[in-house]
Amino acid sequence: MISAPQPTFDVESVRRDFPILSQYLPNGRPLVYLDTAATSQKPRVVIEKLTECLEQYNSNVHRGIHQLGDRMTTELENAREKVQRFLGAKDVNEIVFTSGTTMSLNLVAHGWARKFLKPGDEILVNAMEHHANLVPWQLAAKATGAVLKYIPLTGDGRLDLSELDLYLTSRTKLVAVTAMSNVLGTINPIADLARQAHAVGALICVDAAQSVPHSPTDVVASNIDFLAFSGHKLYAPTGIGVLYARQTLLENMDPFLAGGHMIREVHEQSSTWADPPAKFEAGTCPFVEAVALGTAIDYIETLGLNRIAEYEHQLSTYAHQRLSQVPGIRILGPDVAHKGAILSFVVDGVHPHDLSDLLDREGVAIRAGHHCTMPLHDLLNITSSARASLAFYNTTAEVDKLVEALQSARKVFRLK
Ligand code: 7TS
Repeated sequence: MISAPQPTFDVESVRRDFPILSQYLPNGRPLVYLDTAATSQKPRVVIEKLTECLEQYNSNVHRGIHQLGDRMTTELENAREKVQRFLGAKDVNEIVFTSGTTMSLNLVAHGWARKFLKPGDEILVNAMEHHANLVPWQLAAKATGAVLKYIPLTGDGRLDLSELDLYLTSRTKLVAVTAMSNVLGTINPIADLARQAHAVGALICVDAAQSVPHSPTDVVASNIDFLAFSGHKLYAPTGIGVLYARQTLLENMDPFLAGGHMIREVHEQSSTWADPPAKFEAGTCPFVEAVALGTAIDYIETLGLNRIAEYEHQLSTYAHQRLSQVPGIRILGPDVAHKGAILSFVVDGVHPHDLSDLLDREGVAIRAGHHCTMPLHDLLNITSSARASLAFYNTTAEVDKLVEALQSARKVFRLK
């Protein structure tokens, strides 16, 4: 029997908070947005906050000795405090604003890995990582003589931790791992991995791009050393992201980008650095977007991340049950109990790009391709997959629409 979700909040009223969700597409179809893993839609309060900043007190931060500059700086630092509370970080200075997850991970690969790794050291990764949590480590390994080791995956797309001590050894200096796979949806046991990494003297760097918008995060309780995420997946604008790192790590790391704001003193031949987080925020930071990130956090905290997670899980369970009725479909990744609300799939006899094109004609927006996870697709022996990703603003009716559109696509391809 297919279980219909029982949301503990009014989904229709939440949908009205997101102006784009009531739009009709140029072909006249209502939008069914199932691509939140690529980027989330924005609630009106976030859009209005951007306008408020730009209309009322736009001014560069940490510079102006005038009222506008003071206001903007206060708003920016309030947003940093909201991020600190949201992640459960001890100190507000552990929150570095970046342009996104990719930039945050590159910051660690440059500022920490290139400084501290030595030939023969190991970085432990795995094949489900997004390229953003893989390629920076490949480059850092090349620069330092360190090597990448891979935790194997189980047949159903989870980390195979049964022989972890073969991979996680005293040579391991960093475990780089996603909290939630952007393709398989797999949720990884971050607190356990952190404990085991620390037991051999390694640090853990968590790619939380997909997990932060969908379940509560606590960097202290999980003992996380580095954590990266993007604002645009958290109902905030593009151009803003966060790196959390423990204070002592930030103090000992080298800066990544150099220029204004990140210095203490500049002389003709050398410079000294400002304290973190300024040390890692060279130039004009995306302050308007950072303030809007704070508003996005307020918005989802009002709804409650636990309630969001609960509803998304129910909706994902419903979607898995409905989708698995489509003949010839193979849903990638583990059982719904071990994953977030992401459904990647392949349909026998149809290329994912053709599928997404046909779905798009029905107004259903999904993603197709390798989703920046080529090693994972190699491992699965496929070149691409289709992906529907859900958020708390999606409904069972939209999942039904996806299934209908898939059935119609199969007819177009004359599949039996
Ligand atoms: N890590 C994960 C797990 C991701 O899903 C993404 C983006 C990134 C890192 C990079 O984030 P960015 O904001 O720096 O680009 N993932 C996707 C996706 O799955 N489809 O489009 C972007």
